[in-house]
Amino acid sequence: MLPSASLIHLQDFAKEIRKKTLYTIGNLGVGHIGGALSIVELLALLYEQEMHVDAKNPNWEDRDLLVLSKGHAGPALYATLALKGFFPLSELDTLNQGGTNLPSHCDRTKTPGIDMSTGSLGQGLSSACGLALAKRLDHKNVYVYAVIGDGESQEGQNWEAAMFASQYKLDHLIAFTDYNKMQIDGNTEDIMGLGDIVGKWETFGWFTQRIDGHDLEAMHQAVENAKAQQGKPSMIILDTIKGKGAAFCEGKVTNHNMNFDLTIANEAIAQLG
Ligand SMILES: Cc1ncc(C[n+]2csc(CCOP(=O)(O)OP(=O)(O)O)c2C)c(N)n1
Repeated sequence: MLPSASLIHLQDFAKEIRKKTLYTIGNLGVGHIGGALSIVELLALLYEQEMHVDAKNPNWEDRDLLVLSKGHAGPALYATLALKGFFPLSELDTLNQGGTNLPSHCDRTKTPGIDMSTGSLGQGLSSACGLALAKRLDHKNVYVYAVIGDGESQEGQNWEAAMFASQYKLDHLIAFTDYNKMQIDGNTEDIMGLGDIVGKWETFGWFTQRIDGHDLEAMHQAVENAKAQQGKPSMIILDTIKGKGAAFCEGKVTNHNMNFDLTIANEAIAQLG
């Protein structure tokens, strides 16, 4: 269990990530706010509790790695990295503008702390498999984390990666599905439902858990359970809410890529307290 002081600290950190994400997209005027806000608690847990990273040495060879396969949620990761000191918070003002280091989708050649370029959905889990295998071959005892979307799970390449990770017993690969039940054009269930998503990953040979993706304690425990597994990759299905924490967009199917300005962002930030 997390000590209560750590839990409170993580909750505060998540709130800061949420605020900075709202600010960053509101300042630009448009962006993927829904799928960014649904992974805020996960990013808080990974970067403040689980991952070994060094903001002063982003390319440190022994760091843990994250592949944010749903790369359109980049602004939430940029907010996290800026708060961790990978680059100045002021850079958040440049999101997706000419010459920026923070394009709307993640680019490892531009942004300190981004471990893999993503945005073309379906590819990130394969990249994460390659990284996990390479690190094992290099005798590096590091973890590779990956985040895929529920809509993204409809891409067939995920299931090739699922077979690969299982075949090669990639037990230092810990993946998450952000199961926010929505995708770009509606409810996932109406478009191509995931069915028995836990059963699917289990059948592919993964150690699979399903938990509340806004519950930091539950996620911490799930990561601990995943690390205790030997010879199997892990999938943690996160039940989340798209747009979580901002009344103007929470749970709305229109929140995928929304226009909103700083007035609306600041109202949502103020409501967070
Ligand atoms: C290969 C590919 N096809 C289409 C898109 C356009 N696109 C961006 S986000 C998105 C929906 C993704 O849904 P989901 O994975 O559920 O993400 P979330 O709802 O969490 O934002 C689509 C189709 C893309 N980025 N890549």
